Amino acid sequence: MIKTDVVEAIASDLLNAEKSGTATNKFVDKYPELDETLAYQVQDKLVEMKETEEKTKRVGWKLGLTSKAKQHMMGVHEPSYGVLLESMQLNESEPVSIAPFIHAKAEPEIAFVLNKELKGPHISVADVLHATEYVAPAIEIIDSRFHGFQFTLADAISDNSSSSRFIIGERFFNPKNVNLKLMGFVYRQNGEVAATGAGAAVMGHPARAVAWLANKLYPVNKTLKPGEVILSGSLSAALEISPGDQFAASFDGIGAVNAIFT
Ligand code: OOG
Repeated sequence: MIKTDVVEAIASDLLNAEKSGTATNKFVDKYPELDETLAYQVQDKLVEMKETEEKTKRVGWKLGLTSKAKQHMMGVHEPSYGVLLESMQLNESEPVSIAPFIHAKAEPEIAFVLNKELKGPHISVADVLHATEYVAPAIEIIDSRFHGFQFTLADAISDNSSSSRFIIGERFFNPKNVNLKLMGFVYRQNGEVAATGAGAAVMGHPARAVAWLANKLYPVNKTLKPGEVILSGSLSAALEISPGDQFAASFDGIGAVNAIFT
């Protein structure tokens, strides 16, 4: 099969898996040529298909596998990125039905909203902070389209890095007024503490994940744009969601964000 056909075939299978709510098999076995570069082309195609199908548009990016906890959980050693669409954004106050998901999980994250363009290849943590309009607590709902969340890095990248939905807290903070590296967080499921830690769990500093993304996009001629939202990656292991679950991610100095599921 020629490359464009492989890209098209994988992207359609992933879109169908999402639409029908049924998991699919990993693609690396069927298409051994699926490496990281090809996987980002699949992701691009998939996002394009979703933009048309859902009449939506790109609003930002998500980082995946930026913490040791997540890399360990998934057996990979480097981060990945995915695209956020407007149709994925949910309101904090509205309960979320898990009916459309395959096997969704919830992750505590710090969201960045930019006010300047960030163009690699040499973006630093300081550059990111300088280009950030505000940060806010966030919960990302991930949902792998693969059976049992079993995948290689290339599979996960093709699957838009397991992105599904996201909720951003309603209070915004200037990143210069908070210490994102030392910022403590408590992640609760139904009132019970499930994880605790500090911002440094994401690549030593959540802004480093954003810098990594800007630099990673450079060779493919993409930049981070003013107004875009960037989810900097889960600070802890992802937690499985059941109907009736409530998740709360509270951060020192920037408040909390909640997600309620039915
Ligand atoms: C890949 C995406 C993980 C994160 O923040 O680490 C992710 C996965 O584990 O399914 O979104």
